Amino acid sequence: DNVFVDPKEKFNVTTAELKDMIVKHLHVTQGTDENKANEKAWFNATAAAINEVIFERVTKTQKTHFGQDTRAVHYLSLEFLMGRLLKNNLCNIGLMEKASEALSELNQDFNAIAEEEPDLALGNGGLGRLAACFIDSLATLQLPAIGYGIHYEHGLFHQTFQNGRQVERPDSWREYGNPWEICRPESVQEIPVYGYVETKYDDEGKMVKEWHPGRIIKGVPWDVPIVGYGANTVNVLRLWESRASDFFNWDVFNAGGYLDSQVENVQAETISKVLYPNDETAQGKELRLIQQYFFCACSIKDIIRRYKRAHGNDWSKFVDQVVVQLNDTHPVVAIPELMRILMDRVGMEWDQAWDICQGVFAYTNHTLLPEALEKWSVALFEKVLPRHLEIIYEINSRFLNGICEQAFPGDDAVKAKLSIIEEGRQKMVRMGNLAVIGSFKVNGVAQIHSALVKSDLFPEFNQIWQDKFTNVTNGVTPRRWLKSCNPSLSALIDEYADVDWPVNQDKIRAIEDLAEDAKFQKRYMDIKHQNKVELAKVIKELTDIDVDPTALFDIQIKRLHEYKRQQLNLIHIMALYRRLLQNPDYDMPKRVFIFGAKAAPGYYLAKEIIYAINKVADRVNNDSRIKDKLKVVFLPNYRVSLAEKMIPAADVSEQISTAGKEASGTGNMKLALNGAVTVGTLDGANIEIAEEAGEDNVVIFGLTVDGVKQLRAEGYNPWDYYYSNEELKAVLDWFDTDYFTPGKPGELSEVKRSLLDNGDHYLCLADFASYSDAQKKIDQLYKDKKTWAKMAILNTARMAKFNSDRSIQDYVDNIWKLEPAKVS
Ligand code: 26W
Repeated sequence: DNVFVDPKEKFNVTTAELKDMIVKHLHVTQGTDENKANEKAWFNATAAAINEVIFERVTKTQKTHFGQDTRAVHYLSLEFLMGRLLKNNLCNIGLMEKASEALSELNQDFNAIAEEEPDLALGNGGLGRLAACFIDSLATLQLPAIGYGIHYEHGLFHQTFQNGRQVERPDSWREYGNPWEICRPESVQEIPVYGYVETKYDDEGKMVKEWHPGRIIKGVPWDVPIVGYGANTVNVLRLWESRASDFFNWDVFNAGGYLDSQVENVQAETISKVLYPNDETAQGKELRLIQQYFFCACSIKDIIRRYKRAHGNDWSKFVDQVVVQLNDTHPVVAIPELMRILMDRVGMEWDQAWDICQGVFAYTNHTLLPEALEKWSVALFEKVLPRHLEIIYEINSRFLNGICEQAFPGDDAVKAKLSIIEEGRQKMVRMGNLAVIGSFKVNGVAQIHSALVKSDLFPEFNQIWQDKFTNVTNGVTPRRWLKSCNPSLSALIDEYADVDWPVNQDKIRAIEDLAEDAKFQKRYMDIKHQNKVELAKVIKELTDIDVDPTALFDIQIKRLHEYKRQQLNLIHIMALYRRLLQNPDYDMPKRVFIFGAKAAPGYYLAKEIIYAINKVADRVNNDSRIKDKLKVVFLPNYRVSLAEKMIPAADVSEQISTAGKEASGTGNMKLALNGAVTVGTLDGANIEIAEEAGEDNVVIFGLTVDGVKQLRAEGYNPWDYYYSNEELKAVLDWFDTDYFTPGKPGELSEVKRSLLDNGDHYLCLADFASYSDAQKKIDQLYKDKKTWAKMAILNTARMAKFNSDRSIQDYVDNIWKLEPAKVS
């Protein structure tokens, strides 16, 4: 039963049959033919053909789970950053080669067709992509699981640069339909919002609450099949779309308010219209709260509907069958929602309902940044969700007067800190506190982050509930992030590791022994070179910049944020440029610095940093004095599908956040897996990556978490570093000149100001010298081709810990307590 079957061996579909299927769908689903069809039609026909295999297995999987009445995990996330699905699905059902052959026999270019697919960009960054890797692993491990999310009409905005400045355009990923999703009208939900609560007494004199909602919104589910590797299990990602409820609008319509009813429609449909593009800043907007609630209420109703299908009104098994993982605090309103349903709808008493809630919910924290911790004003809560606010007050007072009073008798300061309600001019609901109080487990996403969640973020909660807090280090799926995005390296690994390495990643350790083998090194580095040639083409296409594939490719890809310190990378680039101008023979290998990053549209300084990088790039790339020794490229519209082209081509991975700020990072794992050497701080998962790769195979620099705390305690003054480091001073002063913005001095001054007058919150200047030394070390290592190859190979060989299958297994063992269900 445990014998691994290569997906390639599993489906006895021949290339010829696949060809026929594609052509058939060109005719019957696309309404065209081989002569007329454009690439979009070929893409849709190919997707439809492989859906014949996939959809059948969705049904089979669901039947099996229902038949065995399995316990299941429900992964609630406002974000799923799926990227493209064609290659991933083909990879997981083992039909990649055959599909490619079939299309080429039909005179089509498989890669060009795959490029037609828009990314499913239903997320911002790390948190959304993690959710996507997790549902891949859940299906691969054959676990009964469902992902719940929102069917945004517009995913993360499309980014372009105009004169170096970020300009946002809407993303319309499904304007012309999406072949991977199925609408499920039979599972529509109706969701109340607004209105008021009436207190009544029933026949026995018991107080009951009735919520009279002001509006009803319809939730329509769209299912996207999630194909596990080998496709034994095909789970679903269920995405909710909001619509105006027919029943509600009918009254308005009858009253002669046709146009009014259309306005109501527009408002209802706004709820799932757009993904909020903020990463790490909570804004407190009404529509966002409604979005979160709409999503949670649909999902909880769906969970209950499924449970009832198997167990009717017997609630005694609910906690045995259901576990709900909350991806950050964004879906935490699911907790009071389940309380409301159990009490007001089912008629349970408080204690029984609360026991069920506490048995069901677990919460993952993804950030310690204070501005990212969600708070909603009590006034807004009362307006949108009046009944939920009452329930939250009740949860809070029971907690404060019960457990909290026992643990900290009479300590009002601690109570004020742990209260779900923050007192002040504007009373606020703290979603993090609600999440901790309402969940049976709380986890951070890397060892150091989980330690900081306990020691700095929730120390008193940790004192109360020692066993509640735990760690699950993040991971990434090796199917997408090695096998499918780096086929040449995968083919090389296939020669030395057992074929099941995409599920048992430890098997890649087989290449450790070859790390110093000259022949293997050459093959490995030739593949890296070829990937760089491919990326150079993409760079040329997107930016018209020529880069030399023999240069060192240094890559920083992640959202733009001050704590991630793209500005530190920039000032180091400027320092290199200055060294080259002062000494054209300055000893360094040719380097190309490549960035990919979107800034939240309202994040002023982040956009200034993008502008500064683009302006420095213009100047450096066109300065013949430095003879192409330095190039700077900012690729527009960074997203999953672009990451898949950049990561296989990276020599150096920039992971340079201020220690204590990056919860984990996951790009760091993908880059190391593809043989990039990390230049990084001791932050997030970098620490564990260094442990696994070996200290000699990463370059660590900068203050540690304790060093940061100490420096801050002593009173950090960036000016000290400015005055004591001549090079740093010169570079920072450069921002005030018009050297990079001819005729417009001061255009880049905001970046300098943030690093000096505004206090350099993220300690860039404190870490600059150490960062510069780390980069010199990289230069030296890169010159020694053998050492470099060895480092790269060992990084690929030793990343098994960061397989998201391992993360999921940790969740299963320590939190979810799930069993796999074999689908025959
Ligand atoms: C409400 C505004 C908002 C939106 C998104 C606040 C916070 C977020 C996310 C938590 C941001 C995020 O993506 N965090 C990242 O999560 C990854 C997966 O665990 C980690 O690897 C990253 O370190 C963390 O920044």
